[in-house]
Amino acid sequence: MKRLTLLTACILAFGCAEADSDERIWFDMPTWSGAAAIWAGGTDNEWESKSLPIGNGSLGANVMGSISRERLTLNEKSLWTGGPSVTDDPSYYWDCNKPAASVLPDIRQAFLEGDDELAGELTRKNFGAVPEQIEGGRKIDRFGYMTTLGELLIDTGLREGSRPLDFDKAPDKVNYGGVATIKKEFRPDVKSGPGETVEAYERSLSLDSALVRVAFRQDGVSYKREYFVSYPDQVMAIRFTADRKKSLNLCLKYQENPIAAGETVSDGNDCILYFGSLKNNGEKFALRVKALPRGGKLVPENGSITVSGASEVVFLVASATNYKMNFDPDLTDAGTYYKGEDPCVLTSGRIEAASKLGWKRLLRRHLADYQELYKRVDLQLGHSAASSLPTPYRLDKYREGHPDPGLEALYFQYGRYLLIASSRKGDMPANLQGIWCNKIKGPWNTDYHNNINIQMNYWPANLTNLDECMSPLVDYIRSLQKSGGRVARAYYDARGWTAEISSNIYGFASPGDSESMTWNLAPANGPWLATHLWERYAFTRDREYLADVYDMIAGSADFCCDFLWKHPDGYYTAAPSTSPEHGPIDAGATFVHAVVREVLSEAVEAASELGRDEERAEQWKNVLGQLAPYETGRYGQLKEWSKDIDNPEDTHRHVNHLFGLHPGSSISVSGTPELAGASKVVLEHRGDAGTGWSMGWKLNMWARLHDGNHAYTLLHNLLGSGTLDNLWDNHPPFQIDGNFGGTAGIAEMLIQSHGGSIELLPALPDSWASGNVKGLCARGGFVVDIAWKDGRLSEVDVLSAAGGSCVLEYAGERKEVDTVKGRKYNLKY
Ligand code: FUC
Repeated sequence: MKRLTLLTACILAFGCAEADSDERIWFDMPTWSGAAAIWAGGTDNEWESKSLPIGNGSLGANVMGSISRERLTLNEKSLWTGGPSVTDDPSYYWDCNKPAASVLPDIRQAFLEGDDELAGELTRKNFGAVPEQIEGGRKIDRFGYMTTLGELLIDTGLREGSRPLDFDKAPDKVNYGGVATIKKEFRPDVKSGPGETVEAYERSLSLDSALVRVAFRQDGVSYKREYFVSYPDQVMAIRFTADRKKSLNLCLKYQENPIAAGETVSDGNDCILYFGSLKNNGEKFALRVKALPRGGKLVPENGSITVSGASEVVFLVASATNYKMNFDPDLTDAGTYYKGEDPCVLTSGRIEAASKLGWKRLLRRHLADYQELYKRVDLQLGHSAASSLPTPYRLDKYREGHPDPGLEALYFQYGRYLLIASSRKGDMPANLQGIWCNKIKGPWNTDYHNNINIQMNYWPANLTNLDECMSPLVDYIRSLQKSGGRVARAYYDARGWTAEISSNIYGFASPGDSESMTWNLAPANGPWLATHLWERYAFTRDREYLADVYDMIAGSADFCCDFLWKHPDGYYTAAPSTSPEHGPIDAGATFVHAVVREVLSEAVEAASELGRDEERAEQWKNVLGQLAPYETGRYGQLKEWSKDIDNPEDTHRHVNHLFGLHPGSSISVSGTPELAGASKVVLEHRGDAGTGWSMGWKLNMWARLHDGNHAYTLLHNLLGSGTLDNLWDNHPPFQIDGNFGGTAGIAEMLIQSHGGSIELLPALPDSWASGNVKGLCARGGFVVDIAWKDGRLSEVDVLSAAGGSCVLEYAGERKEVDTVKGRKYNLKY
């Protein structure tokens, strides 16, 4: 008892609930201090694979952990170019839809006459947006991109230390704590040892505590740095410590983003403030950094913070923009998205409040907030001998074929970590890179791609018990309603709303201005987004939430009804349509029908749950009943297009025509075995390689086919060839969707609930013979713990959050439990 009390006291005093488990990603070599932003004339080769990301949904940072100069790349998720204020006349931004609906009859007639070429030509000419405006010979980029917030550089006065040694100089074997011995072939570089200028270097990200730590010794002094970004207090906190008093001499500077106009000024000796605006659109933003040193002195210098002879230095960082989400933007007001609080005032308040709290309390509040989400799920897949290795070597061993279930569990949890760090209530959702971008303009604008990427980001949200992280996605969909309504009318003369290929934080829902229709003709993307609204309800059974989002689901169903063409053969058909980024302009792409099928049935269910819209739902049912059916082709494959033109050699990364298998639910092993078989043929043709996200998606699909070993092959490939040393997904380049697809896929191997029952261990691979998972969610409002041994289910605990019947299925056996809300049920197998 006494012991327990002591332990509790220790936790309260030192916040040591942060104690580490094996759930960490770590490196034993520092990155090079000489690296710098590409836009500042540097090379930044190590950022993508060696940096460690932290974030609170709006403020993100990557820690480089170099010795003589610490470098942190910074992001504020709402720092975007583009939007209605790119010119003085905001109508330029909103009036980019072409009045294409009037051309639809001609396109459809051309299809009927077999003139696909004409149908294609008319589509290309009419279904893009009007070209971007040229002003004074300069193209005005209305779409924009998320840009960097700049960088923090902290000179430490320490010697750089040795860079990775030459391979030839490396010892034959290095022993890690007696647990694993790494042979030379796995280690092109080695840990610095005694005699080197840097010893015992570690840079780690603890998933348990969302803390990055950098630790090393130099000249007999142990240095430690810790970093976290707090959601409750909206600041990043950094602490430098050393075990010899007065040995910290630090100089912090801010490296500005050159596409902004602004200035970094000192605010007293201990604080710097940057206040500026993006030159492109005038968006205002601020960054403040304050130093709280212990011992030593602050040396006044303009625009930087210098501390000398300190024993500990805490830096607090706050940033804000004047962007504010707007669900009903005024189309005549260029500043309609910039009604947020003054970023100078906001950051000042945050820094002041955080200074009062101090490091320990900030940390405690951060841990309480983060761990409440993260610790809901625990996954144990078995012990790995390699667990004590630095992550890159662990990955190497894995690639060589050494089993490492612990690495797979780590990868699973990393996806959850990344979602918590990049998607919190009150901000826009996780973008193509989550929140982390080291460039002025990142790949694909670091935007929101609606044709797989943003959807994949949210696959693990409800499934892995992170409902709170869904809130930004719902807000994003809401932000597309007004502009999406205009798109629906202009291109399809349809009610409701949709969104095309990609969107930004300014409600952009139109297509791009390209004639390349394979990617730019994407009206099913809005309905695809709408399926997430229903899914969240399916998991939570929160009726109040459903009532709140119902209009968006119903609007999407209306859009689907109007946008389809009643073909003379009697079927509702999507013409013209495409299979994402692949193939011809078609008279009925399977993918589009599959999405429509999903949205219409969800809308029917939503209306019935809420007792609303009986008549409207009749139309949805009617269209659903006459929707162009799935077809199989000459290879027994699920046809991708209306014609049987699939090529079995085609290994294209997109597999959207299997949407009904995953993430949809119209194809399943038990419900539609023939279509499941035809889907399997497609997956076999497409193969097991691909970009990061593509492997992530196929992993989910094989899991839905109940083929655990094949799903495992995809997981192995994703980790093997689609993953960087810091476990970020590699498209290439780094793109975060594959991380989330991977996490969801692992969960789908252990539990599925899309078919009206809870399937337990539906795709357990031989490699995970024994293990357990706690806290996964199933549709119907259930939280499920599963334990298995020697490849067989042994025990299940089901917590019922909403009451009602719960049907469990395992190996052909069905058990039904009539549950009471709030109660937990234990079943032995
Ligand atoms: C889609 C994909 C690409 C890439 C891009 C961001 O267009 O087809 O592979 O992921 O999004």
